Amino acid sequence: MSNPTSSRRAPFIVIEGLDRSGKTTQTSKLAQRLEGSGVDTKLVKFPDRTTPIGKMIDSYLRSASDLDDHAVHLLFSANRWELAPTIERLLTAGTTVICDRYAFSGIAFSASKVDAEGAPLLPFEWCRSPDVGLPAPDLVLFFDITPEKAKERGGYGEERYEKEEMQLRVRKAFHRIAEEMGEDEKVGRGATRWVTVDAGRGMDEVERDVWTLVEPLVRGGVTGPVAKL
Ligand code: T5A
Ligand code: NA
Repeated sequence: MSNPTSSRRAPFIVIEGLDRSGKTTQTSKLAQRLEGSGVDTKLVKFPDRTTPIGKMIDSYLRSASDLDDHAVHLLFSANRWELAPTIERLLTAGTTVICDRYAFSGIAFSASKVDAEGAPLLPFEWCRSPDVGLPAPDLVLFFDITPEKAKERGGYGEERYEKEEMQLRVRKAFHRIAEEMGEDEKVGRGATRWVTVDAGRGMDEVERDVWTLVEPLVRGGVTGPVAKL
């Protein structure tokens, strides 16, 4: 007889959002807190700038090199595919995976690029397609923040997409994705639960919300195989 608990696996949790919304701060805090409570945890981040593909992305983001918009979009996706088998293996083996940005950033940023006349350079559906089939997160926490609040955090940096008009378009694109995913419901695409978090508040408040959303999922585990985007 099969043991119903044997098919349980660890959850895949993604923190997504706008630049300066506090994703890296909160994914690190979360991973530390989980490990501190004895939960086997792996923290991953996209782009992973350490791989050969990641180095090309890094150079592009720092404007040290230029790439065709389609090409760099595919590199961002390839950078996730590089790690996909590892993520799946970890989840099945019972390690909770916490991820700083994922495919939703890929769509939101690339689909927000415009030409000199303000027309989109890459169609939304085209932007989605290279990530189809990647491991789907069980929970996405979308860190929403107004450009005004983001500016209070020292403003945007020097990297390619860190411009106010771009960030406004990215925010709209994320809101479109949120609508498709079905806010806080297990409807929409696949089995992913999408929750918007007001990331414009203090660090401790955000941390408390993140923990409240994540802790039960980690404690309970997830039934069934890893879903696909
Ligand atoms: N991209 C990414 C794509 O185009 N396609 C893709 O497929 C992917 C995956 C680099 C760029 O790549 C694009 C999106 C990006 O433009 P990145 O390396 O993740 O992506 O970007 P980073 O520059 O590392 O990170 P962000 O700018 O997005 O910042 P975070 O991680 O959201 O914010 P964080 O935690 O570093 O905090 C920023 C500052 O605010 C403070 C922190 O101390 C820090 O100084 N802070 C707060 N201050 C007040 N209140 C709070 N609650 C705060 N939380 C943090
Ligand atoms: Na970050």
